[in-house]
Amino acid sequence: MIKASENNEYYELTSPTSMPKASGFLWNDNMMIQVNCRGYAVAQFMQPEPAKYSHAPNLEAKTFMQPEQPYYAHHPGRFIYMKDEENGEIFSAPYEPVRVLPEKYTFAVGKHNIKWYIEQDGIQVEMTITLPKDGVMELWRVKVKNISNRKRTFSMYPAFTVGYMSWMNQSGEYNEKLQAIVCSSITPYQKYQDYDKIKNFRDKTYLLAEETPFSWEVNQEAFEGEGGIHSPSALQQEALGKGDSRYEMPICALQYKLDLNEEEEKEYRFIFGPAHNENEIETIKQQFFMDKNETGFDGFTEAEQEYEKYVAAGRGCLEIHTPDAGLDNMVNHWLPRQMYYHGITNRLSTDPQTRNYLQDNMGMSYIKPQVARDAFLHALSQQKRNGSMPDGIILHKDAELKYINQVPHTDHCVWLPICLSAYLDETNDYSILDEVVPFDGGTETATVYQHINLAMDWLIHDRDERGLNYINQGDWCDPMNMVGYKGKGVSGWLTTASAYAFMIWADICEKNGELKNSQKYKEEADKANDVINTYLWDGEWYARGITDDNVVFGISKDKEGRIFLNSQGWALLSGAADESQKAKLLKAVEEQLESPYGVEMLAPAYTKMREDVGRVTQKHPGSAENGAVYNHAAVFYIYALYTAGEKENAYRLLRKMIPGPGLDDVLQRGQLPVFIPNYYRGAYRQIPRTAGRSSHLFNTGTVSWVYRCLVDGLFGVRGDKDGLRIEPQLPDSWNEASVKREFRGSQVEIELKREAGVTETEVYCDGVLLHDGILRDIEKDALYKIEVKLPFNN
Ligand code: CEZ
Repeated sequence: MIKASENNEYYELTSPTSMPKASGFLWNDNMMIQVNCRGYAVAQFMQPEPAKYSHAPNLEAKTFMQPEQPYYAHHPGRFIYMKDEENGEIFSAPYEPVRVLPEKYTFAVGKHNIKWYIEQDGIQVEMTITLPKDGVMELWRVKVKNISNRKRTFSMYPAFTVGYMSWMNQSGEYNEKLQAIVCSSITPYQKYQDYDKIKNFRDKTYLLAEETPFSWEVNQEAFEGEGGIHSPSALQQEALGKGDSRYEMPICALQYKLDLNEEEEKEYRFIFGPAHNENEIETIKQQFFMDKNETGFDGFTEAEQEYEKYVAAGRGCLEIHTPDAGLDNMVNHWLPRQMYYHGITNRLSTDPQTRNYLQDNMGMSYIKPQVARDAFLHALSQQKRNGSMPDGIILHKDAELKYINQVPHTDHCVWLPICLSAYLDETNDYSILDEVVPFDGGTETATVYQHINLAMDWLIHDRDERGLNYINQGDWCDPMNMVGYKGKGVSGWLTTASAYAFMIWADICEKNGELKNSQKYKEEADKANDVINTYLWDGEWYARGITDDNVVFGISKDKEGRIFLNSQGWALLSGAADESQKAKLLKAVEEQLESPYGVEMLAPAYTKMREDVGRVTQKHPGSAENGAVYNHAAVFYIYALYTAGEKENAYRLLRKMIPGPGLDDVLQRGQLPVFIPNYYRGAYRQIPRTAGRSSHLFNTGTVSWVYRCLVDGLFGVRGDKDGLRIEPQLPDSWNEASVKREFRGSQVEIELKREAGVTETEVYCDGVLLHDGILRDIEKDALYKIEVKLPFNN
């Protein structure tokens, strides 16, 4: 039912009903679209804030992408209705809205396009969507083939939904000259000051056809008639009614008549998207369709090819072959793609949360380090003079801090050294520390080195008398908003994370020859670790924090929210936990938080509001931060396990981030292994029925950390000041693996094998033993062949 295509270019699903929310996504510099197996779609473009051109049928409030997005009959979608002109029978591709289960069905999610193949009643329909690399539009091919053994006559109706565009003004009509349906609207607004903004919006939605249609319908109500979207009345007529919409909800429905002989096929191409005006659509038509026959230049195909290259540029620095084909496919194909999407689009936000911006760019260190470098400098240019970092990073001159970025969080500084360290490992570009960058406001400047010292000092000072870091209205956990809003509550996690950040920064300073400063932050890390052990060790694990009213939470006597994952993993990272604490907390996590779908963020999930913790306790138990397998938190823990040499635990949990390998697991998650979602439902011990379900959200800080786990942990191919440090941590069940690692312009090919008689990992380069496992003097464009001999049961 699900499988990777032969060359791993696609992931295929052969049923539209077994995982109805299974989806894929495409993006470019200016837009993204998530389409599901049944034909529903969510698309957004930037102008500069995210906007829609295919709307819901009701007025939508602006919000971030929703987890477990419910789809409904009138959900925005891209459909092809097919009518047999001999008997009037109707089906629709890919599946919605008619819901005739086709005889054959394949949903194939690719990296640069997404396809559906449908066979029903002797007719084959193939739909393909791709994007251009920067334009805001969907490029569609629809191929229809007669696979029955007689001549057939059909009507084919592409029906692309436009939905409720605006309560102020919406309409639509067929434009004969353009050969397009053009729908118009005015984005609703009320303040006259906003007029200047909205007047330049792309408020039109068009469906441009390469072939002249036989007929069309632009009025959604007329199209549906009494039959409804599942069986539109308009399809019962010989020709669509050529209607328009005048302050009525539009639809882009076209009709083509096809007479196909046996084995004959015909292809149609369409472009769907937003535009400012008809001239723009005319230009698009010229560029993509018109020149084709006159000059042989096919803009549409060219755009498809360009897009393929655009996506391919997001290659990671690892290519692996292991005994686990599912892991190989994710790591070699889908994971770097998802990471690249984050790095390029910043989640289609003009003010990404600071921690997201930094972590997403940490991932770019493995793909396009220059982008990461620029982003770190850009973030620092918005640092306050007192060392604090803002809640969001402004990326566009007209952008402002919105939504969650108006809620004060106290963790943003910790991500600076942590994310920078991945960049430095990868590139060895310590010159970034000498870059001179302004502070917010632009008048004063300092070097990156000084900026980060200030950020660390801000963390040292934003603490209570015990030395615990204030949480204010949130730390990494956004909805933990009421622990410290009165100004007293503290975050145990943030204190630990600060200790880890100090350690990392001390290490960077040392490598850069700043020994005194390095010593200072080592001492600060030790101090913070002591504080954590004094106030937050609960006997078997670490508490999560202390509220405004001085109540310690995340401890054994709590009925709900008894144990939090982040407090445990980061205590391994920071070095707070000694050997005995480590053993205890590992056990507690395994017993209380591990589920078949990964490790949960907290347990038991809260079932009622806890007013001294906040909004997180109001989320549905097992969803998102309230006890889901929240993959971002899970991957911190996994990274900590690798750092602590806990390779079996680490791999077991890492593998659970990817749907599969068993079919039951994939079905329960309801998602194809083409991205890692921000969560799988948790609360496994409370609500096992729903545990494992994917949120289907592909925006997540998880992916850059998964990559880091592979580089620093599992395959142990981390960069170092001296070169490439090779210290793999393969799970015991693997006897061999191979890794191709692109590193600082060179190619390193590593063969790993367990061998009898080997007692400690041995690393050879061209047959010569590297005593400390470090490959030095790496030259650009060189190829290194490395052999790693591993003991059995290490
Ligand atoms: O957003 C993420 C944030 O982007 O939640 C993480 C946080 O570290 C990331 O920076 C943990 O809280 O406001 C909410 O309640 C939402 O739950 C967001 O916090 C959350 C959503 O997953 C975004 O899709």
